[in-house]
Amino acid sequence: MENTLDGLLHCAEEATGTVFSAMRYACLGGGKRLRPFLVIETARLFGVAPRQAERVAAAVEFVHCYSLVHDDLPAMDDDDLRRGRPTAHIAYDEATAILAGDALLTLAFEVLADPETSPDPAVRCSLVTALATAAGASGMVGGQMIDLESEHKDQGLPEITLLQQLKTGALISFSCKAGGILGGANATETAALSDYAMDIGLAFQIADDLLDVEGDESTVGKGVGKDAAAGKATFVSLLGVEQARAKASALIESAQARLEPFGARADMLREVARFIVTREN
Ligand code: GRG
Repeated sequence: MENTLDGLLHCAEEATGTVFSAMRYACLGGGKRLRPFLVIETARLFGVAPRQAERVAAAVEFVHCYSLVHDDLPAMDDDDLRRGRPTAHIAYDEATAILAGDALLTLAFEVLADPETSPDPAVRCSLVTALATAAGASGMVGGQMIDLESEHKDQGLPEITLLQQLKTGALISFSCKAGGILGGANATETAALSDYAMDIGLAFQIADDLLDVEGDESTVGKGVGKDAAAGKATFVSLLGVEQARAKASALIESAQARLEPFGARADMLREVARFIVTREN
């Protein structure tokens, strides 16, 4: 995965070197690569060529990295630590970080639209549409907007669930469905992947909320305690630590059961579901 990301972030133009350097800084040498892993493992269920899966995996990681760069900006979360090192706007400057994020987002679609990703134009169109929907105003950007507007507002579980399904769940969902799009999944398989994604997406967010309360900055690799400081309702503030942990475990068991149509071939996806709630960063 690192080699694929590195190869696609190659700079041919001397004049635009700085923005490429900032894009490389934002993408390489850190991160769990959860979304790429999900693309590669779901594609494996359908015998998709690894090279094709890796390109789609890179595209979703580019969108994810752009979202982190923009989320860390002073106008949004105003963070100076990400993946254990200075955020992009600290390492470069704000304007360069904004441009690097913009360029990562557009590069993702350039990669998906290339025939190397799939020889079938209908598959490429489906991937582009699915990623655009997941990343845009009806997905991740919409979730971020609700999040920005939700500080110090009275929010219950339904509101928090919707916010998180959009903000973090949408890209995780795309990552799980992408393997099926590449591999021509049938309706049952598509539904199974979609349900699995919904469960792990919520579990991922609960685990993130728990890390924000219980983790320490050096292990988590980013600032902690930020939700409480900003007066944001989270799964943990609403349910308490114990109930939140129980809900995450129940979601993981449900996610694992969703993979029944794939039998033992999906064991790695069952493992990653468990990792999502036991991770330390
Ligand atoms: C700025 C359009 C825009 C959207 C931002 C995803 C997001 C929306 C903001 C990220 C802020 C955040 C910390 C959200 C909590 C969940 C999350 C996405 C954590 C980071 O993902 P990981 O843990 O990160 O997969 P790594 O570094 O491992 O890739």
